[in-house]
Amino acid sequence: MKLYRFPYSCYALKVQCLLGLAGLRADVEDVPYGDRSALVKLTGDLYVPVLVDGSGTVHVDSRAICQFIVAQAPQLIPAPLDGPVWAYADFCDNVLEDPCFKLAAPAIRRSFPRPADRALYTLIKERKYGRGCVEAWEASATSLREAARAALAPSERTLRASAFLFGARPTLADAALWGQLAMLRFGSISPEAQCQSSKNTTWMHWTTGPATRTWVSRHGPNRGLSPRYSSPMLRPPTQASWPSTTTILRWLRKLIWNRFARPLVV
Ligand SMILES: N[C@@H](CCC(=O)N[C@@H](CS)C(=O)NCC(=O)O)C(=O)O
Repeated sequence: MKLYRFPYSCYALKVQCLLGLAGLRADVEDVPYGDRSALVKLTGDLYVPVLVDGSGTVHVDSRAICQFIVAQAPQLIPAPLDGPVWAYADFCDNVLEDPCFKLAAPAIRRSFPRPADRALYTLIKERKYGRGCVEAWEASATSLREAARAALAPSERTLRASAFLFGARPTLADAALWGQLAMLRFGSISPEAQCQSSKNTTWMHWTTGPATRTWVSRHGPNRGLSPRYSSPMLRPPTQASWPSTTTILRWLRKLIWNRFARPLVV
């Protein structure tokens, strides 16, 4: 199988995580933001994620892709929890995604090495959200963090009492939550974004509570839930000034994380 993605996409990260939980192997192809020829050829469209399965069938839209994966690993939505698990995944993809992607957007834009890609990203966002939206999101990071924290608070309470969102085993719901948190993690690469956080915080510390952080570490390296990022993730964002020590340490941590994170295995 092959998964086409943008490395920051919460929907692609959800699918990638679910593939790992299902024990399915997929090669990951990072689609260049400014050249989506491969996507157009496969789907006639410009969106990720796209999954091409072993028979060559092309699956689009992360929800449909998740349905396809779960059909092969039904334990990821244990009966009779179908309704609540799907409802939680939909909550992540919509309600939670809104403040999370706005928080991550400025750093995502900065992560494109080519000015043309940054301009294209801006154009796409501004066509939907209005002129200057990315700058506006950056300026309102504090309230966006509060919105994300509020949306995550009930899950934080669940994870105080439960290893995973729906009990002792991970489900689609955990993959959907992971997609959002992994997108935030991508977003925090930016040194500018770090400056806006208070000093003792990291990508997890300003949106989630302690139980969610424990949940993340439970899924961390060597536990199979950590998506393995391909090389573009390791490339530091383009920036005018010399990176700070904190930034360098963060890159090193990311490098180590990716080096030792278990690949998605069959
Ligand atoms: N409902 C779709 C949404 C897919 C989507 O919006 N993907 C974003 C990346 S997160 C995308 O490809 N955006 C196109 C762009 O940024 O130009 C899904 O769940 O797959």
